[in-house]
Amino acid sequence: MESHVQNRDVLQKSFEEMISTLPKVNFWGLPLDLYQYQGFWLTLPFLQGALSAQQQFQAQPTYIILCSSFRTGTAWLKSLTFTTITRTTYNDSTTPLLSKLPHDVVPYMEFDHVQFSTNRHLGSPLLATHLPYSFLPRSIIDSGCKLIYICRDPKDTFVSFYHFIARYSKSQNTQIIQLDEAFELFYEGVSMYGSYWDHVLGYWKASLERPDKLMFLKYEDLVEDTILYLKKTAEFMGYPFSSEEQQQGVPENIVQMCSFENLSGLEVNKIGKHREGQGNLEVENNVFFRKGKVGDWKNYLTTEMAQRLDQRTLQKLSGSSLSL
Ligand code: PAP
Repeated sequence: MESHVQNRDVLQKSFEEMISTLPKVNFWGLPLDLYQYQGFWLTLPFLQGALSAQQQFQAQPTYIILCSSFRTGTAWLKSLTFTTITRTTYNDSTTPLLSKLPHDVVPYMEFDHVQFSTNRHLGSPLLATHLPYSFLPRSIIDSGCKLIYICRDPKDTFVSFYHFIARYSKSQNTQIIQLDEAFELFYEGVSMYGSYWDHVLGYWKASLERPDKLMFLKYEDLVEDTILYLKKTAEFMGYPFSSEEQQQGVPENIVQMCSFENLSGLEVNKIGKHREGQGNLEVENNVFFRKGKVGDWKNYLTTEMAQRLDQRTLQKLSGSSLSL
């Protein structure tokens, strides 16, 4: 026991020494800093989670890992994939999604799985991560397990993220910087797991190299034709819908169950809390359901800001064959 404590102290000390060497900036006016580690900006709890995952996480070939940056549709993807995979175990009136936030049915590898062992699987092979592709634990690549990445138009991603941070800061009794200041930082890549474009590009390139192992999705495509992309995703995961299921309207049923309107109206998502009791990681479930629309940036960004961000996107993605 004593040597375990000593080991932990040694690890903590070397972690503290390492972070003291990293570039650091304040995070959008929050009482938190962002540290630049291997090209990406992240807060300490997330950095600690990333390093723990790299050291301890053992992927199994059967795992399916949902990957994303912030605010690109992860909760939606979690609910769609979870409902698809567990469709023979649960039905509309027994699914855990009726009483749990989508984030709580598919735990985060670098948080729930590695650091808080109480919140592990609910009998599904799904896990999630916000880690950039280059941060993934080696065992994920070596095991050959499948990954699904979801990205989103940077303008909507920024607006959604700004609102999330603004809501979070209120709960912490602080105030964040104005939207136009945050915009400049996001533009320069200074946001959680920024630069956003580098996060997307890491997974995009990997999806071109290993299309059988990494499926690349866009939030906008999912909005445009949810049933089509749900079917593709089910197929990719190895849980395709049979023709009988298709005739019975099972995919349509799942899409309806996981729709923004349905999930955001559930009691648990209106009043529940995520990471309850985990200090400043605790957030109200309803912050994960804001508008769920494509193009809401038009209500917050000027034409000039939108053009600048589009230019940035073109420049960052140039030569990649990806458009956002
Ligand atoms: P996270 O990084 O905080 O986990 P994430 O779930 O990736 O967030 O994305 C949140 C966005 O998905 C929000 O977008 P908005 O701010 O533009 O509204 C959220 O509203 C949206 N969203 C959540 N659930 C759904 C859903 N079922 N269908 C469509 N969009 C959804």
